[in-house]
Amino acid sequence: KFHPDKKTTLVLAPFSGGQGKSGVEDGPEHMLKAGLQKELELLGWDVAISEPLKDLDLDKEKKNAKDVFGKCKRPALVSDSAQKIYKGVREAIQNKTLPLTIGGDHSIGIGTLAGSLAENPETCVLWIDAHADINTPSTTDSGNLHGCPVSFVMGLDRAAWPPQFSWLDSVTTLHPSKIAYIGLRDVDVGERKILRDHGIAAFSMYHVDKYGIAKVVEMALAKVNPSGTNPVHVSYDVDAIDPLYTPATGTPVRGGLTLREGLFIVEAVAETGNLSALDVVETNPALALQDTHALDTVSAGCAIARCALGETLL
Ligand code: 5AB
Ligand code: MN
Ligand code: MN
Ligand code: MN
Repeated sequence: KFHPDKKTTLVLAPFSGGQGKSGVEDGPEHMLKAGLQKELELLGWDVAISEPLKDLDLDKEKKNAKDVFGKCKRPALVSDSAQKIYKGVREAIQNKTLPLTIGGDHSIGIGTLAGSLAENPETCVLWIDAHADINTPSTTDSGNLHGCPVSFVMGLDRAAWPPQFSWLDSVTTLHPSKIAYIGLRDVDVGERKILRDHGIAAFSMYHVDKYGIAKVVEMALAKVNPSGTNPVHVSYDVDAIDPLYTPATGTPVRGGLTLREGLFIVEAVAETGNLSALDVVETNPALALQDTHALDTVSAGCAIARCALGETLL
């Protein structure tokens, strides 16, 4: 429905400043080397490539020890990168293409969601993750902004924001009724309170076991997109899937989705025709303990993209 002419823009986001481990910035390169572009072309998609971070000296910026605000680590760098990705995603949408952003750590979700919301305030979100990523500058323990993107896009705890994020004020905030989580199993105490206070739809692994993945996706979509007519942005952290299948990631948590459950989610969204944007994030090949770890994680990332773009709709 939203992309009948099958045009996508791969928005490359080789960013690691939202957390402390290096290697996650190599995610995009690995997914491209694995043949992602060709795979999507074989599915009939016209693929453009956009590199909004090309001019940033990320290495140099990441070492800037002065870039701290309260507990938040590297707010200037994260905000600057997110804003560049925001512009890249907007441009992809304005060009009538589906932005497929490849991370990089999940702090880039600030930019991708803001880009989707700026172009269409009706956008709703499925956040597929072991984590809720809804810490605020006040609740975060780690200070890592990849654990905070959802709170920024919702405009939560605005008074505590590092000043660099003020560009977000011009963008429609994400209403709590327009996001649903699937795959949660490692949610911080402060985050639990935020989810509860705002009545946010959160389907944990308990719900996946209880209802089955098909029912969970159906309930999640019914909650965020009751009319079934709004665009759906899927932000997919590969750590939602069990580390048996996606071991090369920064914050693995056991007891996750099987690879099939993980792919089913995006297949089901593809089937609705409402997919308007996709992020695939947190692939960190450097954390592989053996070659198969990196290969498995990268190929799961590529499979998420292919399934979201309709590979299994025969
Ligand atoms: B990810 C934690 N909640 O805030 C925090 O991988 C983990 O993008 C965040 O989901 C994990 O540091 C961020 C403990
Ligand atoms: Mn995660
Ligand atoms: Mn995440
Ligand atoms: Mn992670």
